[in-house]
Amino acid sequence: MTAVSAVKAALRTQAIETPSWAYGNSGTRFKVFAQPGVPRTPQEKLDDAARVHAHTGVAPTVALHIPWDKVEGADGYAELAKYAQERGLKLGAINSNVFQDDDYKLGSVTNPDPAVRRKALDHLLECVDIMDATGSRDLKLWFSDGTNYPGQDDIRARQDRLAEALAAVYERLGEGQRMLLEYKFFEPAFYATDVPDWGTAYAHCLKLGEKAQVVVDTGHHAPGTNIEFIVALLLREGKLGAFDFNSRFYADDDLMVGAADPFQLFRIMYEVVRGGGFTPDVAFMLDQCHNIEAKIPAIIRSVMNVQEATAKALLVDGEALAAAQSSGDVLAANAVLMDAYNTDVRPLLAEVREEMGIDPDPMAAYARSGWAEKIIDERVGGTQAGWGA
Ligand code: LRH
Ligand code: MN
Ligand code: MN
Repeated sequence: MTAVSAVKAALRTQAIETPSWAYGNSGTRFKVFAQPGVPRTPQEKLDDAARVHAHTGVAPTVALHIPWDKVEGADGYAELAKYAQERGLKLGAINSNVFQDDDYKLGSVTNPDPAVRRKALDHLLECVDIMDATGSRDLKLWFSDGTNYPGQDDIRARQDRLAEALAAVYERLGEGQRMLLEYKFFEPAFYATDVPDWGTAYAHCLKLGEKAQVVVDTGHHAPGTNIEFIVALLLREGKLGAFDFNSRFYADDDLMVGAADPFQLFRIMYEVVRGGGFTPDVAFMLDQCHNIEAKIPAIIRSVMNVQEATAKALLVDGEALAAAQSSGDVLAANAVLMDAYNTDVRPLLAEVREEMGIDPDPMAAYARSGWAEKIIDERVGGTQAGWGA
């Protein structure tokens, strides 16, 4: 049985990155429901993220999305990093955005037009400049590139163009910087997406080298996909760089992680722990939108959901599991895993929080803090995350 003290120690070291865009208004393509008190600037998003970190103790970094979090001035990003630092935070992954410009109708780095490809590449390189200023380690690349109709463009040529752009970005990376390539099977392209799956991302990252790693966004797979298998395999190959955590019932729903399928989240976290992935080399990021629920508590809840799945994964009795597996005892092996999953880890996590000097109940502590009322009073005309109209 894993010593509870070791589990607690591991939980105290956990770091979950929250996304700047989850603090802003968001919606579906049908409607954005604006919420009162949402941040109007990147700085206000950091103010909110600082509340999440204060109440959970395990959300010390914030991912930015460029240009949603664009700041002006030569020293703008360095100043933003300082602003974060003053609030006990650090800036995390820089997410590039080559999907929201009219020029990208037929793709960004895979576009048949070299001028559009150049524009997209320039943006990616600019994101590395921003990383230099913020001290961020990771550049996150997600390409909406793809085609809607068979014959629309040459699938192989698009792979060549993608490889060329990725190589140029890779060249530009500095010491200690990485690029994280995210895959998604469809949307907005409906016939052939250029980076649709882990295999495509892996093949490109393998060619590029050590600084190129794959991101697993849990909402980016076909229904029924065994995501924990992908996680196990990528970890085994040393190519799992990060997660974008969220929940899905149907497609890329971006609901709170652990809400739709906490058992899947546990299975993923078990493979992370089993594969030695519970280290800073794997970034545990949220990528969610809170369209109808209050944003800050939803992010707190999401962080807690990841913590609960992690605690259960850490509680799996590895020795008993290995013994059952090697003796071919199918039911006993399954029972070991289910015992850990069925453990109520909330009291354990409450203790961990008390030991960290924070309130054992982050949701209640946030509700009592008065922050929600304060931002509704003070912030008028919040911005939206960048989605929808
Ligand atoms: C694409 C995606 C990607 C984007 C984010 C906002 O669906 O998951 O990570 O950067 O959403
Ligand atoms: Mn994502
Ligand atoms: Mn997504």
